[in-house]
Amino acid sequence: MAAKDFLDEIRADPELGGIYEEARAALESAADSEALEGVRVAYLGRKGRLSVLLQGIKRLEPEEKRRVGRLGNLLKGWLEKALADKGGLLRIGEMEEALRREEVDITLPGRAFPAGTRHLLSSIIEEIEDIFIGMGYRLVEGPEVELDYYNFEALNTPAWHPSKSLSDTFYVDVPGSGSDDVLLRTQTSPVQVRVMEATPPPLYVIAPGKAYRRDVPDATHSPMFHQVEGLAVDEGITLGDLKGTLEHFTRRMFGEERDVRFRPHFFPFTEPSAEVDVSCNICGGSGCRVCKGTGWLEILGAGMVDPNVFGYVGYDPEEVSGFAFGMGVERIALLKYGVPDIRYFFDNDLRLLRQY
Ligand code: 2U9
Repeated sequence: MAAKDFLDEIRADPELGGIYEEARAALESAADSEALEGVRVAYLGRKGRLSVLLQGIKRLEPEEKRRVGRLGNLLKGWLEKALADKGGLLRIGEMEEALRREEVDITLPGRAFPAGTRHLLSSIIEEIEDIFIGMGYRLVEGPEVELDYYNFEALNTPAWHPSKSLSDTFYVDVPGSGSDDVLLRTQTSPVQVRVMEATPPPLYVIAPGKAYRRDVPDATHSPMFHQVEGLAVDEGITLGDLKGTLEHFTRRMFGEERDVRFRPHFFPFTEPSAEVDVSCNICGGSGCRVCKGTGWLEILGAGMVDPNVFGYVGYDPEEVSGFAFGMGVERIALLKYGVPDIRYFFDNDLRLLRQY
């Protein structure tokens, strides 16, 4: 039977016709899925008008029961299909609306996340590392809490040396151990001792890291500071190699037109030893406030590794020789950028940090 035929029959029945007309109007005015669900419940829910009518047919006379049953079920089928059709339409509309609402304008500029900047000391350390890596050195690291043996003894620094005094070194109390040989390293040299112990020559290493000394903070001292040390050990290494290496480093760091000079000095772990100056990069050597009128800035300590040190790590001083050097990173930064006070590096004042 065509849909129109049974709808005519339904319309002709007062009760079914009423349900049909009202359901059709309700369907038409349902503006969203929620309203449509309300229509379904009102007619097809357990207590819905059509469901109640269909439940009641069992009480009708057989003839009437057949007629109302048939038309009622046809009406139910029609309503279910109409609900599904309208539901589909509403869902498409709602989806389009959601897409419109949530549309992302991909042409808008992205939200910038606040990014920090590199700390000046980190940049300087990297710059120094890069220069030495360019000469074939490799980076090595080691513990900041050290044993007296690696920090002093194996570096030829005798028990009576002033740097071992309680007023110069931070000793670490290890409860219950009864030992007094644990300390915060006063230089990064113990790293190279450990590397030599573990690695046969030749060796070209650079050891950046923190070091600790019991200094009262002032414009040029901090109890924690950064060092970069280097060590080259090979057959036939000479003082000339040390001078050439440090001259190359200094010019890359402070400018190709810089001069470098070596002044004799003493360190327990190198012999001979020297302090290394660079011609003042502020005044070009003519004398200024930073170089205190001398035209020179002290930037490094260095020397030929004392043969005694090789003895501690099992290297044969008859077979190999080597040079070592050390520099304070804060001092390099103070000189290179004219920062007037070392404490600025550790104050975390963004106005300073953002300048570099
Ligand atoms: C080994 C042997 C020798 C490392 C060296 C210096 C000279 C030096 C100072 C510079 C400024 C420390 O930060 S500072 O106060 N360092 O002058 N350091 S030679 O010599 C070594 C290292 C390791 C095995």
